[in-house]
Amino acid sequence: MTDEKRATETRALRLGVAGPVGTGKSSVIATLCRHLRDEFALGVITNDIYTDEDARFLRSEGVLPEERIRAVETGACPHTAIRDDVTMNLMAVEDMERDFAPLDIVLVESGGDNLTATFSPALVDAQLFVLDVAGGGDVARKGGPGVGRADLLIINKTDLGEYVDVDVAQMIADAENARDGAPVLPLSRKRPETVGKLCDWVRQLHESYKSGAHTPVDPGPMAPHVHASDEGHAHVHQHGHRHSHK
Ligand SMILES: Nc1nc2c(ncn2[C@@H]2O[C@H](COP(=O)(O)OP(=O)(O)OP(=O)(O)O)[C@@H](O)[C@H]2O)c(=O)[nH]1
Ligand SMILES: [Mg+2]
Repeated sequence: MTDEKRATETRALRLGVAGPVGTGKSSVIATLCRHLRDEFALGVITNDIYTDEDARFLRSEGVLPEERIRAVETGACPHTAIRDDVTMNLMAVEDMERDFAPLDIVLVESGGDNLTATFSPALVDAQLFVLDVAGGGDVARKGGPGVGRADLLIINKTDLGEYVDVDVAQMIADAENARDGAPVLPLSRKRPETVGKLCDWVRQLHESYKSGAHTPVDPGPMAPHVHASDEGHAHVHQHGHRHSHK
């Protein structure tokens, strides 16, 4: 038996959920928990900046027993914790797996605030990237590592297209063009058939992971970005390279 095969027999599939603020990452996780919790033993890790709001939302929805939803409070740059220094998240995932062994799937939500945030393959085996129709039809066309190369791209809130003047079919076609044939899933919690497809995708991924057929893919590094630190200094992140204050 190969080491790879042995590893997948003993640990859960780790599935990252990334995407900009408010696109529906927590909602996707809630949906997956509700529909898959009778088939799979699940755990959830959330990444927030200073709060545990995502974890509290998921607990309040009652999608899993409270202790199976844990928050990693990442400090100023949540996407660093899913890409450059995955230690806090790895420890949270490993603790969760140990406490509730055997788990089948651990879902990890990124703290959303950056269109280009992607998970490191050192942390997750596969990742979803969530865009929403309300964020504008252009976002899918503009691309980026998550949009281009995540294992699955979700175009969420398709029910809102007519209210925000977005041509949903065009947005999906643009997303497909940006992905060289990798899957794109239109999703709305109001359209059960789309929720069914999301659940089927995760079932298939889990099967492929358990059989050793799944190969984790790195979508690529994030774009360098700038945001204010709590001391009021600009904090420049050249992900994969170095951090500097200026
Ligand atoms: N109309 C509609 N609204 C949705 C759908 N999915 C999620 N929402 C709403 O979108 C808003 C943001 O959803 P969240 O799941 O909190 O988004 P998020 O990406 O986790 O947000 P952050 O963690 O703050 O980045 C909430 O008000 C949800 O109710 C959907 O399919 N249709
Ligand atoms: Mg959230």
